[in-house]
Amino acid sequence: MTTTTTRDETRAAAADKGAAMLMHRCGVLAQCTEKQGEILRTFLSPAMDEVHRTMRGWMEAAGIAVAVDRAGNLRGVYPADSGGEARRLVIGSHLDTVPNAGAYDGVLGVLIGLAFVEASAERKDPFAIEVIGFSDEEGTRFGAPFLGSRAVVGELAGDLLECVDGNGVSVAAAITNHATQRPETIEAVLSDRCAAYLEFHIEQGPVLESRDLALGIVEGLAGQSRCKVEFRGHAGHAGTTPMKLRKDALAGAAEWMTRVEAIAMRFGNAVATVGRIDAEPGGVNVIPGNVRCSLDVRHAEDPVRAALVRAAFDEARGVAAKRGLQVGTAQYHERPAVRLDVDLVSLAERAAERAGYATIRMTSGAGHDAMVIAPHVPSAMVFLRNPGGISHHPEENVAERDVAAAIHMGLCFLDEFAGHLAQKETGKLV
Ligand code: HGY
Ligand code: MN
Ligand code: MN
Repeated sequence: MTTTTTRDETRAAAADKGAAMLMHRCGVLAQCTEKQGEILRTFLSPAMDEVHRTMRGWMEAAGIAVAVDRAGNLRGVYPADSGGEARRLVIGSHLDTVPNAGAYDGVLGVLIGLAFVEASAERKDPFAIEVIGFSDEEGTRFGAPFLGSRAVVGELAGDLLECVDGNGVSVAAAITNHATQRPETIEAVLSDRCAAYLEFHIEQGPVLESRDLALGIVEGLAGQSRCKVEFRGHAGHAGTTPMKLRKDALAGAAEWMTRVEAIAMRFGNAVATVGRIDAEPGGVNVIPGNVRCSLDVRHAEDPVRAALVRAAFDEARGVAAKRGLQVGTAQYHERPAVRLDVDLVSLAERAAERAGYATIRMTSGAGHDAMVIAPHVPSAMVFLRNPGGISHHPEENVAERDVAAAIHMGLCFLDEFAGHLAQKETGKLV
C-alpha cells in the first residue's frame, strides 16, 4: 500500500513533535535561575552555566558540536551534508532574562534552532546550521544590553568592557574570570562562512493575537536609547522640614516622569519608559535627597527618537530649575533602527505560506539580537503569537500549536534557503 502521507503532512507531524519537546524544554530551562521563586538568568552566571550543561546534552544527542565562547555565548554547529567549510545559517536568540521573567523570551528562539536540526535528520542540506544562545541581550547585570551578540560582531570593546555590575565587577573582569575557569572556551566571533541569521521570538505584544495569526514576519526593528537621569536635592527630616523649604529629589523625579509620558504621547508611535528608580537615602521619614532614574526610549525613526530624548532631558532641566534641584542627564546606550534583509524577509514569507500560515509584516518595538547582527549578516526574524501580549513577566506564554507552526515554517525556510544561497553565489539574486 503506498503511503498517502505527503511531505508536508510528514513535516507537520515532525513540527508537532518538535513543539511538544520545545515546550517541555522551556519548562526545564526555567528551573535554571539565580533567584528561587522567579526566573532570573544573567551574564556568565552559574544559572547560565546550568543552562549550557542542559542544552549541551540535548544538542550533542542531535549531532551538534557544542562550545561556549569567551563572551559566554552557547555555540552549536550542525554540519552541512557536504561537511567541510560550507556556508552557515545561524539560528539564534538569547538565554539570559530580565528579573522575574517568563519562560519563553529568548529561550524559545534558541530551542527552535535545535528543533530544526532534530527535525532535519533526513535532510541533506548544502549549508551548516549554527545554533547560538546569546549570553546577555537584556542587559540585566550591567545595564548595557546585547553583550553576547555585540561580542560576536566585534563591538564588545572600549567603555562597554568597563561597565560594572552591582558588585563593582566589570564586564572585562567577568569575562576573564569566566574564561580562566573554562580554558575550553572558543573565540567569540561569527564564522566568516555565516551566510544568514534567523531569529524566532515571541512577539511580546498583542498584534498577532488581535489578528488571529500564529506568525509575523519582522521587516525592521525600532531604534532604542537607554538613558540615566539623576535629580539631586537635599535630604532632610520628614517631620520638621516645611514643604516650601524642601528640595525633594523624588518629588522632582515624579513630576518629570509624568511629563515624559506626556511628551511620548505627542511623538506618535514613540514609547518612553522609566523602569528603574533609586531614591536615597531611602528612609521612610527622610526627604529623598538623590534620585537616579532609568529612561528607555524607542521609535522606528532615529531622528524622532533623538528628538524625544532631547525633549525629555530639557524637561528634566526645567523641573530641576523650578524646584531648586540639580540634574544630570546621559544617554549611555543606543542602537539605531534596523531594516532586515529584504530577500530573507520574502523567503520567510514564502516559507510560512508553503507551510499554510498567513502572516503580516511587522516592525519590532522590542530590541533583539537580530538588530545587532543585521548590519553584519543578512538577517530575518519571525514572531510567534504571544497570548495576552504579556512578556517580561511570569505569565508570559506561547501556544504549542504556534510553536509547531514556527517549526513547520522554519523547515520550509530551510528548503528555500538552499536555493537562495545558490542564487546568491551565482549572483542571480539581485
Ligand atoms: O528591551 C527589549 O526590547 C528586549 O526585550 N530586550
Ligand atoms: Mn526581553
Ligand atoms: Mn528577547
